[in-house]
Amino acid sequence: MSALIDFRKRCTAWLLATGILLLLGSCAEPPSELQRIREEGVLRVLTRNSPSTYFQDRNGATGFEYELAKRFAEHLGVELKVETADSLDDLFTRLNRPGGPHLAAAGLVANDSRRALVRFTHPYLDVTTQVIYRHGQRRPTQPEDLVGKRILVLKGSHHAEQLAALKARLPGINYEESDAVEVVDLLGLVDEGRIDITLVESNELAMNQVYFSNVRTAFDLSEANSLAWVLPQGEDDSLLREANAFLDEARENGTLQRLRERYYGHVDVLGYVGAYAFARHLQERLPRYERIFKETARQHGLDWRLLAAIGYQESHWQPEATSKTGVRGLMMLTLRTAKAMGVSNRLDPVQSIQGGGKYFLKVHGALPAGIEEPDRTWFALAAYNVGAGHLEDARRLAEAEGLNPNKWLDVKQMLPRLSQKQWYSKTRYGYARGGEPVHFVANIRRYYDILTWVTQPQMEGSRLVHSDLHLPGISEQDVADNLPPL
Ligand code: BLG
Repeated sequence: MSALIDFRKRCTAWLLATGILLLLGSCAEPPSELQRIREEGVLRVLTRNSPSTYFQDRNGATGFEYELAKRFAEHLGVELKVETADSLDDLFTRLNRPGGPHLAAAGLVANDSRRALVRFTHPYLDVTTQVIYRHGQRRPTQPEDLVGKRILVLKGSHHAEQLAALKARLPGINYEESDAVEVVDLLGLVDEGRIDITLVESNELAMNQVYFSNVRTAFDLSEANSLAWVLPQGEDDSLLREANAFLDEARENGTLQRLRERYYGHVDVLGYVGAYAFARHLQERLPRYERIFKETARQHGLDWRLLAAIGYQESHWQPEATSKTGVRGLMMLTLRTAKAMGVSNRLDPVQSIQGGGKYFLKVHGALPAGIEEPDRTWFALAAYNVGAGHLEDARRLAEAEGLNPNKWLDVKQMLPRLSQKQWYSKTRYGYARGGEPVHFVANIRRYYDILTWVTQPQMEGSRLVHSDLHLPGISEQDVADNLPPL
């Protein structure tokens, strides 16, 4: 009996001891950084204000880094809080400060010297360092050609390190670093001939090429570099592991690919010639029609830059444009649409823009209620180009495939089928050149992005913004007098 009691006592003591130990164990283990972020419900991300990272458009915050970070915050189920650094030095100082941001998502190259000071996630973008010079100057083709040039790069950048390494080999190379500029400013300085050379990453050039028609790539300075997010140094790797898992998944499920296309696709879609042409037309042609776009957009409650982007896609802002199919004018109205919109002269830019704006609004309003913005805008653009009937056919095809007929990403896959007999023979409206609206929408989105960037408030004063230019041959009063009431 007593042996049994003893045994019970021993068991109770053992159970108590283990329980206490377990309790002690859980008390001693402080929550990981990831747990703290989830508990606080906020992910604090540090970035830079630039077209390749983070900026404001009409819908608020946007940019490659912003979009990727936002998805990461959603993945964690927390709110994203963005802070911006004034310079790279500022960024690294703030990141390593106690209580600083959780990570920096700022288009940063993962290199060895930085690796000694911070931790990098898995890479999300492969880029190359490019040496940039001004068109019309002799093209440098190798590092030796940089001797004697006026070179400026961002202070604390990977590029400053690359130049320091070059200078060790070629002491004749002199360069300056500045923390008062961003990549756009560096490209602008080369474009205007105020410096000879700068160094940027290929993604930054792709994003900005279109704004600077004199900027050219001299040669690539590096093999592929990787961009990655940066975490301050520390023992706790819970956030790092989660970020890596998220980035790996984003690579696999196509998220990274989609973001790359959206933000860095300008040069791919426009081609270099197209990018130069757009930059030139932005300065030479847009000023003639800007006020008409603005006034028409104001009357319809639209964004003028969207109307201007449609106009560029349709005619490159040329009022006399005529398509192979006989569609005419700056906004390319068919005869039927022109009549319906009360346009008597399709070649009159004021009438064309007014008619185009009115038609866009009409098709936008007539779309089914289930299509929400921003997809609704992309659908309206497609209907503007291919007609609402054919678009409806593509939506039905999407539905039949188990895709979502209210999502542009799904319906755009179906549109090209409208030109294949096996598919169009079963649709209500029959054959259509279904590939055309897909390019049409993609191009307009690109032009719209560019126009949004060049016309945002912080670009004011830049020569790229035309609002205050006096337009030759067309005054504000002319435009106002010529705008018929809608
Ligand atoms: C559009 C009309 C739609 C019309 C479709 O054609 O024109 N849009 C305008 O006039 C603004 O109204 O839809 S429908 O009324 O429901 O039939 C379909 O007919 C114009 C398109 C045609 C296109 N551009 C605006 O995007 C064009 O000109 N394509 C030819 C290109 S090429 O020269 O052959 O390469």
